[in-house]
Amino acid sequence: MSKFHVSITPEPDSVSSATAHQQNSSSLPYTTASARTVNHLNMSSKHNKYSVLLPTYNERDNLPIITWLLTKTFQEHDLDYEIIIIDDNSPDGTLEIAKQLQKAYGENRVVLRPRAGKLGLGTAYIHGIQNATGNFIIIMDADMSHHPKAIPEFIRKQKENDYDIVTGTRYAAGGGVYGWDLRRKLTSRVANFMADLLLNPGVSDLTGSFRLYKKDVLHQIINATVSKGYVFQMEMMVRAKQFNYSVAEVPITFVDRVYGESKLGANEIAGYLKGLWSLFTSV
Ligand SMILES: Nc1nc2c(ncn2[C@@H]2O[C@H](COP(=O)(O)OP(=O)(O)OP(=O)(O)O)[C@@H](O)[C@H]2O)c(=O)[nH]1
Ligand SMILES: [Mg+2]
Repeated sequence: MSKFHVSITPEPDSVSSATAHQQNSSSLPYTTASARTVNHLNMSSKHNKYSVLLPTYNERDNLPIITWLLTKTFQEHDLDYEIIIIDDNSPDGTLEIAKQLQKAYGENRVVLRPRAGKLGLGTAYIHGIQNATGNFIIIMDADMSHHPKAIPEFIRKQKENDYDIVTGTRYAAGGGVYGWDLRRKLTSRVANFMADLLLNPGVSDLTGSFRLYKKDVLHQIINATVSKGYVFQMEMMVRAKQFNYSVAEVPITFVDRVYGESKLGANEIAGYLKGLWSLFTSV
């Protein structure tokens, strides 16, 4: 029997904006959920270390907030962690900000792995893993679309059944998307629907990029992944199925980037469709 299956747990704390709060009135307040999770995670997380890979390109305004929130979350839950910032020589000077953050938080907590130019997300993750000292890797965006408060729930879920991967999902009960216009929402839905139809990897949010992996699992999957661009996250789930890894899902609330401009254009959409087709014909 295939080891690959998906399990979903509601995120206890899915409030990430005032709008989200209104629509999730049954969610627990942040402090209550945190306090509850602290004890649980304390008992069994002592020997684990979580390496967060934060790829950045023009994120100077978002980086201090995300770093602060990550630090707060890991400290509150007494978890061992490091934040690896992979900046691709951002013209807005993100690296300078990252250096200041490293001074403030310490070299063991904020690790800088810059590259000379914009080489894309796929290779940024590979570069990040090569330098990671944790046994678990968390991949997330640095633009505040992914809120660190979901991480304790990812970890709790992972422990439930020793899952190889836990993926955040916007498209299951308890998850959601806020701040996107209709075009962006439709693009994402259609991209997921088509991938599910053609490849059926059994995951509800294929294009999302907020995930927790066992390090060796991520290593194997990423080495097998050939896509670049937006199709990359989706191919990772297709490869996970191919290798029979177990995947669990946690609903997340995704909000549009706080600062900076969106880069999704016609080229990215065309690239996604091309990538999806070549996966369909090759996997
Ligand atoms: N190092 C590196 N980081 C990148 C690159 N492209 C994007 N990023 C970062 O990867 C994360 C996700 O990219 P985004 O541009 O937010 O992609 P998106 O969420 O699909 O689109 P928008 O938020 O609408 O722009 C962000 O933290 C970016 O700063 C890249 O080529 N190199
Ligand atoms: Mg983004």
